[in-house]
Amino acid sequence: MDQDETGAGGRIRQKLVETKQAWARAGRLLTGATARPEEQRLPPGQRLVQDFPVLDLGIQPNVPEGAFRLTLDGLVENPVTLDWAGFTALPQEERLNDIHCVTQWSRYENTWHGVAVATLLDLAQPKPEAGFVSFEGYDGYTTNLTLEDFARPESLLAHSWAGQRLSRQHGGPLRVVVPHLYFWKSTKWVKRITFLAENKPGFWEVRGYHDRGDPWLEERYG
Ligand SMILES: Nc1nc2c(c(=O)[nH]1)N[C@H]1C(S)=C(S)[C@@H](COP(=O)(O)O)O[C@H]1N2
Ligand SMILES: [Mo]
Repeated sequence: MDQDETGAGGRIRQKLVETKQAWARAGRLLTGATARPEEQRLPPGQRLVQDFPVLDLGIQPNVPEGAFRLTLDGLVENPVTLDWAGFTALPQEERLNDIHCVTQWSRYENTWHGVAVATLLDLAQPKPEAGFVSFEGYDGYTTNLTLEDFARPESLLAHSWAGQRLSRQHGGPLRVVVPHLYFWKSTKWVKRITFLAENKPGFWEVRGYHDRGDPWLEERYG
């Protein structure tokens, strides 16, 4: 695979990608259990951490607020590109949630501030045929969701975590947070959100990860 395939001008950590891809092929980390969030806070096969691990492809793009743009396009009535002032002028909301990474760490009680997905959907107005969403980060990372999963009330685009501006390593200035799915579905340094009629698997989904990634069903690998 091309080392520069993210197109971000950096080199992705190819060894790490290959290791995670091999785990997906071998079904590593699977316990075969399922659970229901109402009954058990920690999903099957996860362990609780107190710190906040950093996971990415090894490229942490520097996106100053002045250079930030977020584009909403595809099957929408109102395609829009927001700059930082435009984004922060949208109604701001808070969310409190747990996050679960496919590499088996979970972190409870994360406070996020940003813009609710419902606000973005009101602005862009997806067309009736838009059932899927594709995300792209400034590092070239991509992932996919159904519109239904993206539109969940707990999902948001966050610029702050624990009362502070999101650090560059965690995806600042802006990241997606879709906490009911494994955290690889939550694009850091988000740049573009495209609404589609068909599913478009992203970086990890084409490397053996599950298409949906529900931690309660242990949907680690596809
Ligand atoms: N743009 C981008 N977003 C990304 C990734 C990435 O490599 N690039 N990694 C994903 C993965 S695999 C995880 S587990 C989470 C990690 O977020 P964190 O570093 O804030 O813990 O970001 C997700 N979002
Ligand atoms: Mo991850």
